[in-house]
Amino acid sequence: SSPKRAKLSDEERSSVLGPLKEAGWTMVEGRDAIYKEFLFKDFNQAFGFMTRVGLKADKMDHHPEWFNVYNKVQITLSTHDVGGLSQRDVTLAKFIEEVAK
Ligand code: HBI
Repeated sequence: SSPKRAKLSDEERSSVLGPLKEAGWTMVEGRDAIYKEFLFKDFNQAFGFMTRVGLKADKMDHHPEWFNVYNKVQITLSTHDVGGLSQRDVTLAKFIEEVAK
């Protein structure tokens, strides 16, 4: 598989993006990036989610592009270094799915 910081290859995409799409992630129009909107009970839950994801992102040195208003968190993942999706985005998306449960 391609190194952490390389763009996902076509065959990697067909295997790793499937499960994420099933979980509700979509490709971003005009960008090599994935997007998902999360809704929580209230701001407190949303912010707790963002705190856990934020700490993981900082530990990974791989940060989401995200927007929050009240109980809604919109997340876009892409790797600026390579100008598109890398394994790091997949790793972070999987972590986000676990935390959002
Ligand atoms: N986060 N999503 C994302 N993409 C990056 O390329 C990235 C990052 N966080 C930190 C980071 N790169 C730095 O390590 C580099 O800009 C040096």
